[in-house]
Amino acid sequence: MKNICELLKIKYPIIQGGMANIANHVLAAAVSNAGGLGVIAAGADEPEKVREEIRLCRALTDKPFGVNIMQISPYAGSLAQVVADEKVAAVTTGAGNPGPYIADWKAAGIIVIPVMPSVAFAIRMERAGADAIIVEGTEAGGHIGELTTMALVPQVADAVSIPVIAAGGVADYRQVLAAFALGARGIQAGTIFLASEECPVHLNYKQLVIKAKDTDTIVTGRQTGAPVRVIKNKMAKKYIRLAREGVTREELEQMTLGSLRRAVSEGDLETGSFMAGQVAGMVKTIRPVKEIIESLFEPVEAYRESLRIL
Ligand code: TUI
Repeated sequence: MKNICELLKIKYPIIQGGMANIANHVLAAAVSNAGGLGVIAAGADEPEKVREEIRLCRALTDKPFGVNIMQISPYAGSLAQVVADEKVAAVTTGAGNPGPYIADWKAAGIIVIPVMPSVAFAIRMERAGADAIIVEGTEAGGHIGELTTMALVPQVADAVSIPVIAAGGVADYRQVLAAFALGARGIQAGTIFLASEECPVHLNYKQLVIKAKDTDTIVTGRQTGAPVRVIKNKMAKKYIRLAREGVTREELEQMTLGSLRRAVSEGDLETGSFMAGQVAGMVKTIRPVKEIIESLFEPVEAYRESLRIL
């Protein structure tokens, strides 16, 4: 099975989560320059804005980076074309099935890594030609599936022969080791980068992450089929109430994206939706991306010989 670092031409087996409205060219370039795979999140942005982000990222790094395309974006089809035109090194996807685009991306020489929350979807992606698969546990921030990383990673690793990358619940080297022990060949992380110096979110967002304790995230929208993990605040409670009152899934998604924008750019503590994973409780300081990545892998290097993994 191919090693993730060889596949993606990176130093450390880490992919930065494609955090919508957050992960811009500055964060992506910082992650790539530090030896991981930085990822520009297309979110619900217009295709030409994403093309510009790709070009700006190229000006900041000569290392490979990726673009994340959410299938629920109204522009998913034209974004698929933009990344193929621009021949980005890799595409990650989320919140839906990228099957229809995979052949075109492969034809453009792009490494395709969908994010999936179950064995059945992972198998489907392998058959459709994905190069690797990110399996995301329910510990993760944002839009999530039902299963935990602990339960899901080994089940997917047994079911597919492409490399598995674990996401959800990874904030330090012990969780990196655990992910590899479960059969993953790399990790994806988002929450730890929220509190990086290079992350473009409002300072209030970073401070909420830093202040969060283990039980401070909750999942909104489980009842409506659009579960999203956020840091508990007034907005999260309102969302749960509206979902209970029967507001449609589409309206809730719109509301979530609007409130994410308010959290990210205005730091609006009351009406913003501050997506973050359960590991927010482990993030204690704002650090440069390079230091965050090195602290995930350098202790692992010390264990490499004795554990004979990685
Ligand atoms: O996509 C994410 N995390 C996200 S997307 C997002 S923006 C948003 N806001 C409100 C509602 C919905 C999205 C914030 N965070 N992670 C990857 C992920 N993908 N998690 C779960 C899935 C997923 C779910 C269903 C992937 C595929 C899928 O269905 C596959 C199919 O064939 O339909």
